[in-house]
Amino acid sequence: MIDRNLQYFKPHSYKIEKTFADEIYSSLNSNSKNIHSKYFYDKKGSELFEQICDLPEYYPTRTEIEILKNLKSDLSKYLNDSFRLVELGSGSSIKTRLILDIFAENQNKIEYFPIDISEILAESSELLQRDYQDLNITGIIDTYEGGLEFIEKYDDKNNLIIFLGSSFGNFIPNEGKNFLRKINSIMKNDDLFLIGLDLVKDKKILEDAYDDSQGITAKFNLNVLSRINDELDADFVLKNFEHFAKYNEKDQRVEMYLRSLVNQSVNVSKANLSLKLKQGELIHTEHSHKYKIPQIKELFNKTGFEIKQIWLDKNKHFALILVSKK
Ligand code: AVI
Repeated sequence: MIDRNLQYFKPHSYKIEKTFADEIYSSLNSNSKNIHSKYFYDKKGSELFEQICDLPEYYPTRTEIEILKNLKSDLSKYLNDSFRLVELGSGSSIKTRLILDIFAENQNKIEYFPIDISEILAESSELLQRDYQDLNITGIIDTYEGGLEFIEKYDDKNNLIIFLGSSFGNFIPNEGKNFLRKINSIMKNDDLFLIGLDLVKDKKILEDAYDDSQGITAKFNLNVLSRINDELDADFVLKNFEHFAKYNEKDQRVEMYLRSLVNQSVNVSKANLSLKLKQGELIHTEHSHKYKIPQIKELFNKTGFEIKQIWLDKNKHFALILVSKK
């Protein structure tokens, strides 16, 4: 508890550290090497991601903001004063603020529960609190699943759960469906879920968004190796790797990799791993799936949701979808 209006919970901290070393061991000790994209977001990675969101090539953030700005009266008709805001990922504060402003129209005292694995949550919460006097923040530093379980047991208030930025696109399809089912299972009948999804579009726009001219996405991608160096006592030499991104049309996803520029050996002490990489070998680091509207409808239908409304931007590049439990 920091003060009456700001408190944090860290329900499963031991589990998070153990999982990192275990997962890195199994994901790098294989023929198709990969590092899960959730590990991008240490403090530095989260800061680099904020910079990506401002890049001219990275259209998703500004497009979603454009939709949110036009959403006001449309969304508030679904809300009443018994709702609190639960955000998966503490997110870009601009977007959170746009939703908080909608809440502020109906409520004097707003409750906001951000859930984020990164401690950056504390910084963004404190900034928000400076600007919203009647905002009560309960920050949950945990995985989304851990945070959702915490919310489920917390009390009987209604939740508007938001998951913005198309972060859902970073799940592989099965993981994504399980995640939606998890959200569905902790939702009360009157709860709502608002999710942002990126749509299929021209390949050039997509590839530029994930390989920007200033090299910020490359830094973001490479930072995961620095994180492994720092936290798992590894000796990755960053200049021996390069960022690589391509759009896979068949699977409708941008794929990001780190390419080894030389034959090399790397030691990851805390994961008990000694790794050999060939020149040109790829380590997969991220999938970013893109969707078509009929696929979105089918996805929510199959995972137990009823679609209340879908909002698009003028170019139909991005969608915000509001759903409830069926
Ligand atoms: C967080 N996530 C939705 C971003 C995306 O677009 O898939 C992560 C990202 N990776 C590279 N640029 C942005």
